[in-house]
Amino acid sequence: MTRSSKMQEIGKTETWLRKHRPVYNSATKHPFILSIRDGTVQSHSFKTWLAQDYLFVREFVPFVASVLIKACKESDDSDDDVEVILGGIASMNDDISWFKREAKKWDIRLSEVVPQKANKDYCRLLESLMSSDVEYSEAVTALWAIGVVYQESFAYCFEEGSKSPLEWKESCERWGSEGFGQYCRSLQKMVDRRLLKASDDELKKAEVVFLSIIEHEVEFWNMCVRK
Ligand code: HMH
Repeated sequence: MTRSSKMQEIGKTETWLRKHRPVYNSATKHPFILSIRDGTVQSHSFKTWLAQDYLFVREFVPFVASVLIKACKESDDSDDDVEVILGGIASMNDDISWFKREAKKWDIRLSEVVPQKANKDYCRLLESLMSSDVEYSEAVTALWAIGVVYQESFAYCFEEGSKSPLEWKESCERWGSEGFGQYCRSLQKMVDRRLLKASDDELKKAEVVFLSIIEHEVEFWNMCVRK
């Protein structure tokens, strides 16, 4: 008995992180992230990121709301899940205000920003995940993946010894913060709990969506580097 019960202690998410480490690191340690960390990042990259991420977050809100609805409909012990997701939605309100304030400082007119291809593709993925055909296990996996990639990327920029420029510090602090890290860990536990009772088909779909999110995050960073 001991062997299989021990193996249960490692959640699915941890298994994926180990199995797909190189792919995962290609997002969290992307050249764009490394350039923020060592202070060589170009200001046009910051502006592109700021403008495009504002659009992304606006599209992200209805997606997170759709995950909340799915959590509410889960019959068993999903009260905690609902609270965690609701907390996430509340903090996105601050994110949007922050983007607006920051855009003013940089003379970016957010109403005129046009989404670039990588952003559009990512938002299309979010939209497809909002469908009621998508099960909660898959949707909450996507929510966790979207958060944790950002959290780890920005936490890395901000680590001791980083030469991250001042204008980046604030954004690094937003997503690299201990609070956001805690939120991501709560999401991770929720995902692992769900996946314990998932069918093989659900597990497969969850792993596929995890990988797909990482690929879209890499493309998002690529977009920020390009002129
Ligand atoms: C592209 N991924 C992207 N933007 C974000 N703001 C997050 C994740 C985290 O909310």
